[in-house]
Amino acid sequence: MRSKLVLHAVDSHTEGMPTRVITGGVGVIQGATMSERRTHFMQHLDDLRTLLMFEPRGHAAMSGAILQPPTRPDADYGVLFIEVSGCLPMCGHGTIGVATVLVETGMVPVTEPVTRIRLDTPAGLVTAEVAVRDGAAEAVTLHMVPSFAVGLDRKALLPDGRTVTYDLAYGGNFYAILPLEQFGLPFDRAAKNEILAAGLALMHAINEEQPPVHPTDPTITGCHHVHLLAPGSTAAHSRHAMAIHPGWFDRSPCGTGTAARMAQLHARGELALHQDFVNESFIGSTFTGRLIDTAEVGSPETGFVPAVLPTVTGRAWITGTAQYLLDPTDPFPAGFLV
Ligand code: PYC
Repeated sequence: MRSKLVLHAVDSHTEGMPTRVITGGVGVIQGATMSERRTHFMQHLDDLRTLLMFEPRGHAAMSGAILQPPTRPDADYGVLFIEVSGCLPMCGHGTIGVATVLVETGMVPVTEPVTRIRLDTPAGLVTAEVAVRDGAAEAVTLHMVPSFAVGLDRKALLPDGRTVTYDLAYGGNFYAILPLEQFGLPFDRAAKNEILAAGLALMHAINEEQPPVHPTDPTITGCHHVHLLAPGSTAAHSRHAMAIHPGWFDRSPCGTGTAARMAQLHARGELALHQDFVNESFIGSTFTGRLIDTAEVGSPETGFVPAVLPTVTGRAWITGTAQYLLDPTDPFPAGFLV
């Protein structure tokens, strides 16, 4: 057996969505902050992401996280999120997977009933409170980054001539949020190809017209997620299909999408602080969210926007451990997608 690389992984899934947690083999990525490390990784090390996410080691809806030493003194670990689509600034299901792996492998000191882990992500500090019983991580509550509505009732003109009305919100990534009914499609996995095409068309229209940019971190830009609401969704319980660039659905209820949806509902006056919000994925799994405070995001130069501080609670399970290798004669050193 020959290998140019040995990447140590603990695989998990969060409410149905995989997180391949890379615990060793990458080394320390260059950069003074996790945002700088994300930029450096995307520019110089992206083959590592595609090797781990694409076929034959991954698949077209694969997701993962690379553990790093933190770049700030108040954090326990740094986390770089990797996906088929690129490197997200923040990923909720991935963070729940990371926290579960850190506890169940003993990579952090574990205390019961709650183990608190502070994670340095490219979008900011995220604290995970892991409910632990008999050494098992039973649920993870994330204190998400400040989330905010960017605009309500925006219009987008689609290539088929149709105009749709959507809200745009940030919860660690930017999300366009709108009822699926606007596309005349049923909330049914049998219509998944049409639902995905509708989400991708809207994403494209938004990014062509005016891609959103985070007020304090210009590297966080673009709308790559469309949150398509099922009929009957309310501010207490919402169901959705999450269409993601370049063409897949989140299997989990989407942590950053849940934060963005709560920020949108709050901006609409439909979700008060301290109310439970249940968010259901396309496969029927759920996260429970809450808004615990208000905040502001911005700077004196850019101005400030009103924001909220969400928590998101969900569960993850370890599915395996692996060492991923790269034989020097492997014809696909960066993987591939069909
Ligand atoms: O859970 O935040 C999330 C997420 C983003 C993309 C896939 N999952």
